[in-house]
Amino acid sequence: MTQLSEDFDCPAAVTDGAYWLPFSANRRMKANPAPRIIARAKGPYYYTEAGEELFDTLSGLWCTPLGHGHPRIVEALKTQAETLDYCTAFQVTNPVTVRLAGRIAERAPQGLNHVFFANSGSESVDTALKIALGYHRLRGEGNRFRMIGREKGYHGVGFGGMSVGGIVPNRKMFASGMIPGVDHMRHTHDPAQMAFSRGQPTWGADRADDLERLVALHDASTIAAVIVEPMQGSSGVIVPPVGYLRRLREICTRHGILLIFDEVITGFGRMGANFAAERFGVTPDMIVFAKAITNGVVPMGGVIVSDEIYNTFMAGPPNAIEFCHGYTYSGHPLAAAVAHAVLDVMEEDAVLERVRTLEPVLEEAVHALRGLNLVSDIRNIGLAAAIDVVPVDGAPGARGLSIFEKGLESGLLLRCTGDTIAFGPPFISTPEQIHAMVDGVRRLIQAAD
Ligand code: PXG
Ligand code: PLP
Repeated sequence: MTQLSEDFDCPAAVTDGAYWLPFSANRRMKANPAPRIIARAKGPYYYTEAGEELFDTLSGLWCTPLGHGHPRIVEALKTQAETLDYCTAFQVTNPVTVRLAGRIAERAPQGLNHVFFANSGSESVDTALKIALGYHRLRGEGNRFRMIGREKGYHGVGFGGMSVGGIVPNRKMFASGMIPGVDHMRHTHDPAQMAFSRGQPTWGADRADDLERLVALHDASTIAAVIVEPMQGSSGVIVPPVGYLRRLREICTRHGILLIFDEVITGFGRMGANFAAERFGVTPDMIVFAKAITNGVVPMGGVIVSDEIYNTFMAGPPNAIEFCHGYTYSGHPLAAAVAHAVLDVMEEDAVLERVRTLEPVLEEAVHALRGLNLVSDIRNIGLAAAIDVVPVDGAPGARGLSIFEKGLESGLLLRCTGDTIAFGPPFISTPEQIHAMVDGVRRLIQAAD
């Protein structure tokens, strides 16, 4: 039953280097792999090969909010594997996937009723950008080719997503591969104005006027779409200022520009609503989702599009393929079956209500760290929060890395990006577990050198 022989020495194999880890300090890990090798997981905890229990402070990479090994999900996966393990994705389909599209559309904001499936956030972002180009071309506005992203934005690692993204290390090595015509708005994080805000900052709505300036510079007739994360997750939980997203929506509408919300992190519950669009009361033209839709168990992502966009594509010769795009694994039945189980659990266990109940618990817990010597900002919204730690002079990221490594020794799998500690605990966490997580981080920051 196992692919591993009894005497497989995983730490030694990591050090050997056949496996090249994604987005990781490979050589650092090779020096001491053992504490970082996860053998199994249950609920909100991982267990290392060495037997240590680690609290999953970011729900995987924001993708496992219902915890690990959920029996309903395991059962759905097994049953689907026995019934229909794969189904050709082009020109045929299957009931599980078709029904899932309907269930997702039912949860999406009004007017967003059509779902195109992919297998990751990155693929879904690139799909959305291509839909934007196709939509304008079909309407005779093929000169709209520009995409507007935002500083500090993360939209995955495909060529499109990297180009509209705004995280410098993810861009600079690949600068020659940027898609043409992309520009960026400023981000909305200004600690001088909003440090230690609880929930949405009241300062910063006028940062949306950057979009007007880019429209003035490039002319609206050249701009296809604006893509933003309603809450910027990867760069450290940057919460949209009150009124900011609404203003972006107004400017896009005024100039015929499509607004894309990248809800790969915020979709399916993290904001205490099905989508951030609902929480913030702003409806985009497309929503990109991934991660939580399958609780991370089988990869899946997708794009929910408006009736207007879908209907624009459904024109032309009746036998033609309307959108020459798709993946071998688009709408994979195993992923779809798991997604149904996720939606069932979310409904039956009133998970959104639970997130809304936990939001103030997390808010109180993290903001209690204000006043610690090294803490320069704390932010939160929904079941997401971040703490900025003052960097070591001349060595940005060193303190974050050290806190991450010490976390492994004290029962916490932390997500430190640079010197920011991000929290996205599982929705199934108890208030006690959230307090224990933040208390653990308090001790790590107090002990940080
Ligand atoms: N868009 C957004 C908003 C994301 O957060 C992607 C696209 C790309 O998804 P894939 O599935 O291709 O990775 C993401 C992914 C972190 C972290 O620590 C965040 C992501 C991935 C890994 C780590 O915040 N977000
Ligand atoms: N590369 C080759 C040679 C292929 O044949 C395919 C799919 O048929 C792909 C890449 C794309 O793979 P996917 O559809 O899994 O994204």
